[in-house]
Amino acid sequence: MKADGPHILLVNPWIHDFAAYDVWAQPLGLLRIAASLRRHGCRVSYIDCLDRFHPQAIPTDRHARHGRGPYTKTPLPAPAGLEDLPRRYSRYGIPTAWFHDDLKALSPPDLILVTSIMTYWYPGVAATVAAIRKIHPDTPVVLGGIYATLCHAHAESAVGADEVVAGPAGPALLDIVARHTGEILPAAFDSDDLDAWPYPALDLQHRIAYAPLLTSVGCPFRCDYCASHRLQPVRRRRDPLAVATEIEYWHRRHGIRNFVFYDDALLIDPETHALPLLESLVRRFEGLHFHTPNALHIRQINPEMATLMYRAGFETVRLGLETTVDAVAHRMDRKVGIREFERAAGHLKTAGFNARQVGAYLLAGLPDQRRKDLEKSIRAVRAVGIRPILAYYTPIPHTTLWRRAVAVSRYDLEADPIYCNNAIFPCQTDAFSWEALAQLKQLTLS
Ligand code: B12
Repeated sequence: MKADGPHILLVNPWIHDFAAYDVWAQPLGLLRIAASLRRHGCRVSYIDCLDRFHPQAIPTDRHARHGRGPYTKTPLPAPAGLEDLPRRYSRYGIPTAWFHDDLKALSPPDLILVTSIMTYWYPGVAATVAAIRKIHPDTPVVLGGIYATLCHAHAESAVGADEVVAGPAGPALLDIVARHTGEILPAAFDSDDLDAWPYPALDLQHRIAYAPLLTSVGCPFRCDYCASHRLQPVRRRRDPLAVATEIEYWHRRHGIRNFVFYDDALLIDPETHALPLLESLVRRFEGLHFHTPNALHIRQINPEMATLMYRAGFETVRLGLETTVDAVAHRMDRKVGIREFERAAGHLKTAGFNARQVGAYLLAGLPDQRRKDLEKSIRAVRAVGIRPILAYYTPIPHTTLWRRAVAVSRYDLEADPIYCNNAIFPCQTDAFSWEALAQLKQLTLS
């Protein structure tokens, strides 16, 4: 379609945090929105404040593997209330001057859309919006995404956007465009049908290091620490063969070899979803690498699944174990016991995976978590020959665990999402001192 519609700028904001690294973290929601706007005839511009391949950047990718790599960083003073932490706070992403130059180089946009991901990254979002205002003071700025959905009222008061929108950008997107530009664009496709969406606009990036894939949204489980049900209340799946065709497109057209699944529940309903997808990957491709940094459901890993994953080229496999302590596992709606974990690990090893490729996430820093339980889980995972990976707990509003997290935290979590940063262990107690955590981390490695 000819782009004679409004000019819309999409911005992936800076991250302000104690640590950040591109572990296959792309703003997939924003890039899907960009593709949808193009399909609707809009002129789309894109600035990625986290751009590792910015034309002015010095390549920092010498140690990068499978497309991952470090961001440029600029030290910042620690936020109020967190000054005493033994960690350095930084802005991750391109320097302000480059961002200003990129904003100035654009013809004035009619509308600016900004995304948001982790709740506790909001200071980076606010700084991004402030920088935008300096250069384009009269253009409306609309914020959406995960933080905007989970902390809507906070985002309205903290970020300085003209509008904050919660939830997935389906039909709402065209309403936003109409509200702020006056252009009424008729819907070009059914946004409830994931296969009707154009492919995400990865081509707007300076370099495509890897392709994020979304084969489904939503999750049938309701783990008490997770907000998936709030973010994507309806589970929807794509046609597995259409996913394989998308992979073929990125590979043939852009030479992409690394693909990263962003699904909450990739392996659920295996007969009609993951298995046909994997069969098609085995049949159609060679030499591609697939990664699942988002945990997979252990119970779905049987010999057939493991073999197909291995043959398809799965390279980074992460299992969502969370704990091996039965009572806690039950509370988390996972109900995966150590026996099932051992079985799944056995199937993966028999299929050909080595210990470097497979890791099991264990949650660390949960409210009321006992040190000895985590220690036990780490040892149990190691005994199976799988790498335990500590996933530091971040309290998330609208989850079952939120109330308890608020009650036990040494910070006022409700007052400011900055205190939900997993790097500061908001629910840490005496059982999890900084030394204890360092020892536990060591236990995962030694
Ligand atoms: C994929 C994923 C990852 C990826 C990368 C994500 C990234 N880009 O950084 C990986 C695996 C690396 C990852 C890691 C982590 N993740 Co994660 N992840 C997800 C997951 C499953 C999907 C996110 C996604 O891309 N969805 C697909 C896209 C299409 O959706 P979207 O971005 O939401 O966009 C839609 C809407 O939000 C909206 N929208 C987006 N932008 C805009 C803008 C405008 C203007 C508008 C109108 C609308 C709009 O429209 C889009 C299309 O419908 C979510 C759970 C979930 N279901 O959302 C957790 C989630 C975001 N992760 C979470 C966590 C905790 C983590 C980790 C900290 C885990 C850990 N403890 O170690 C790490 C840290 C990551 C980091 N970057 O440092 C939490 C967030 C918690 C918080 N406090 O904010 C979530 C919510 C899961 C949970 N536990 O509930 N994650």
